[in-house]
Amino acid sequence: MFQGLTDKLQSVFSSLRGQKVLSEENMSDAVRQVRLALLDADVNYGVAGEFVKRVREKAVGSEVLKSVSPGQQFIKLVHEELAAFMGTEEESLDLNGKLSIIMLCGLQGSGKTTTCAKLALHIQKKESHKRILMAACDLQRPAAIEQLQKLGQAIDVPVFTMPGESNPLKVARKAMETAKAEGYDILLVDTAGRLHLDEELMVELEKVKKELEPREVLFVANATTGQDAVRTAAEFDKRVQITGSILTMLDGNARAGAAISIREVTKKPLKFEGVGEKTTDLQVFNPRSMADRILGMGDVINLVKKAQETYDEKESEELEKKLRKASFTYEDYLKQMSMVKKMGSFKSILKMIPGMSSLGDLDLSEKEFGKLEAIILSMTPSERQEKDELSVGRRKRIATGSGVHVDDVNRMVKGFKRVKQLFKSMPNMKSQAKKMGLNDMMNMGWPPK
Ligand SMILES: Nc1nc2c(ncn2[C@@H]2O[C@H](COP(=O)(O)OP(=O)(O)O)[C@@H](O)[C@H]2O)c(=O)[nH]1
Ligand SMILES: [Mg+2]
Repeated sequence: MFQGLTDKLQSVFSSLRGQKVLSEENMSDAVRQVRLALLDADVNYGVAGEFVKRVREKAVGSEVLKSVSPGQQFIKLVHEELAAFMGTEEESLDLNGKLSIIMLCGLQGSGKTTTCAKLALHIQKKESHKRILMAACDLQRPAAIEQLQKLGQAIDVPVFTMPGESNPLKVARKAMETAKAEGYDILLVDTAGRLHLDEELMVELEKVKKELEPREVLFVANATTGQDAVRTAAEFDKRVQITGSILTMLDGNARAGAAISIREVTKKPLKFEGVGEKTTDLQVFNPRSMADRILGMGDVINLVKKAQETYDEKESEELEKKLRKASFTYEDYLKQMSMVKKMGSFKSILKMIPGMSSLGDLDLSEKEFGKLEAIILSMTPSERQEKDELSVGRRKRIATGSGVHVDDVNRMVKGFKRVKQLFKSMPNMKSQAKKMGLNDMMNMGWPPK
């Protein structure tokens, strides 16, 4: 995610690394570079300008702390400001009231229908006593109703439809009446989008909104479209007064532009982020964690959240101990990697671990994991414990034994060594996550030089 911007910002930071003090001069160069990097990432022009203005003001006004380097101090400022632009704190949904109605809007293909089901599942998990109904009010695309019905079936949430009806307002009205009559707590309304903004769509939405008086009007924004998403959000806000945004497609070639600009431009919070096609691929938008990811510092918060769900506490503690000591073996590596696999897709997880985002060549797809397993299982017990150096001859034997190329073995060994090294130099993850702030991470010596 955001690789281009991350790389550029990191090079700005490393250019400050050698400096003894944060001077007006060396900083103004860094600030200029940050601004260019933001513009390049499709951040709104005005937002980028405002951003660097605030960073500069704070930098000039801030005392130079003895315990951190100017480079670190600058990273901290940029991080804080990034988080501030995205809202700083997590925002929740307004689910108060007898029947709370949530309407989703946005362009076609932005992920509205999928997000509708994701949200239903999210609420269901958090507030299992609430009864949820989804309404299929996209009558433009022929398959839209069926799409929502399928998603609803998969997560066991009913979908209100009116076969044959072509007026979305009628469907919305009837859905609301049904929800009230049948005692539902939440009504999620999927609406139609167009490829571009058009008057007809807006008028239709305005009518539906007026009729339903929803508690939440959420704009669904495809994060890969950068500033376009922001302009569209502003337009929807003008017409139907959105209460927040949801970014989607953050698992793909997302650009940071939408994430950084959308709240500043609409003045409405970012509430969720979609990170995949599955109904479980939704998380509460966390500005600090997004700032971590943009800066390539890893996403400790999300990692630990996810890890808590699937990690075996004891086993992980043992492993962590081993990781810190030299006794970390190839078997442990395999165990560690299979745990990481349990937590979700490899790549998205790896990118969340501080430092790991730079391990771009560590390809850990499912297929790659299969190879890794075969290779390690083809090693002798003493090889797995690193008692025998893996000579070229041994590597060849292992490659033949596991049916892979010797390059695969070399890559696995390299990966093992890097992970071992990385974990040895990493501060305790749990306590780190508790503190959450980058500030604390840096005081603990993170990122390592
Ligand atoms: N990779 C990825 N795909 C998504 C995400 N959200 C939705 N999609 C996919 O994007 C396509 C369009 O989504 P859809 O919900 O139909 O968009 P709508 O036209 O706004 O209702 C579908 O193929 C979805 O599976 C996401 O967060 N990540
Ligand atoms: Mg749709």
